Amino acid sequence: MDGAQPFEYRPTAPAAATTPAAPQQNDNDMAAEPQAPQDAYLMNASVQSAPTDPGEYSNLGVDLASAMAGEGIQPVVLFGTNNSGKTSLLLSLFSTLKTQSRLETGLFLSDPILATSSPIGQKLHQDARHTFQVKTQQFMDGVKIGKTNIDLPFFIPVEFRPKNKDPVRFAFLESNGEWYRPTRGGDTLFPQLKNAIEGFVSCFQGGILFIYLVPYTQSEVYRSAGGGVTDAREVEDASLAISGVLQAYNDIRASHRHQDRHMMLVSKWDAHEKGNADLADASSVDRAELEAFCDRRYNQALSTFRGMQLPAGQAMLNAYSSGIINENGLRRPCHDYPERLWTWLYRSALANRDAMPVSPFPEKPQPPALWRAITSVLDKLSS
Ligand SMILES: Nc1nc2c(ncn2[C@@H]2O[C@H](COP(=O)(O)OP(=O)(O)O)[C@@H](O)[C@H]2O)c(=O)[nH]1
Ligand SMILES: [Mg+2]
Repeated sequence: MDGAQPFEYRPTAPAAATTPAAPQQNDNDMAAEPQAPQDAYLMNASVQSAPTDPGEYSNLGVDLASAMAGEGIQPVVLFGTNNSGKTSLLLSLFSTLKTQSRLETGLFLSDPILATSSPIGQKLHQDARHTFQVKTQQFMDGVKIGKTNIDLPFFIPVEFRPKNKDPVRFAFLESNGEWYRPTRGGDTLFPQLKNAIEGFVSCFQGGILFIYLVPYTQSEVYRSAGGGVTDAREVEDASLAISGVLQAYNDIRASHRHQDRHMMLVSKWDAHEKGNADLADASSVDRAELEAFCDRRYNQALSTFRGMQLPAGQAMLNAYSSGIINENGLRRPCHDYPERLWTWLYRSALANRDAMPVSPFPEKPQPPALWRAITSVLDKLSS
């Protein structure tokens, strides 16, 4: 999709990461039209509605990286092909904190990352606000979430405020899955990372939290899309895509790698646990089964992941469910998976600040055994 880009992003030297590159230096670079760096996003007055030429945003990733590092924002970068569950995962994270008062944690949309005096800053924040407010509400209301179709990746900045503990500002990347899809039959198998994403990952001066989504299945979606695409082929592409972004990470991430943390998540795990009363409980995930599943269906992604030889605390494999979702939308939320993922995000963010990595939430009360037995029987009957 993104193959024929009109220019190649050239990362600025690390020291210049806080200052966008002077474009005049590269005479042959199509992006290097003379312009003041601050005005790089103001070139096209129609940018608010539909930015089309990525060449105009050559410094976007670098600017986002510098703004976030300056504000002490913890970035969370999600990777996965389309339909891997990226958007649903974000919405489940947000909706869990918006509805579960027992977690005693506030979640608020933060200030825009880039100044909204520029059209691009305004557009990115509008997109962020729309996902945080409108889409999250739709998700909670059980409305089927539509396909993400955006021109530019954007971060959703939020402030996470647990009771009596340090607040943390996170920013979650939202992107189009097509940008990561392998391109068979071309010169290279993997598409280049989108310029803004590559610029961000290569320049951010601090630890980044990466989440790689490998979906349990894509069949429901592809059946409705038609075209005879089999689930097996889609899963293979999803696996290749993750292998590709891991290799890109390996090539472009120069500094702060020791602070990065990587989580590979098998999304839509509820498809595996159909009819199981303990579904909402992430601790019921059978690790041996999860690993066997990945070995079987995501061996390329998993081989590359393991091949990075990251220390144990920096690389994790887990299952995730954003909720019991069918073709009509959310039927039942699963708050336990989001709760665990928030805990990992919060602890990792604290570790990145050299603070003691504590859990953000109060201890979870255990449901009585009798109640679990009753739900188990009801679930079996209804499935
Ligand atoms: N059953 C189930 N379906 C999911 C889950 N997460 C996403 N989906 C569905 O999978 C499809 C793609 O999800 P989406 O979040 O849009 O994926 P994205 O393209 O990676 O952003 C949608 O139909 C979702 O409803 C999940 O945890 N469980
Ligand atoms: Mg999406």
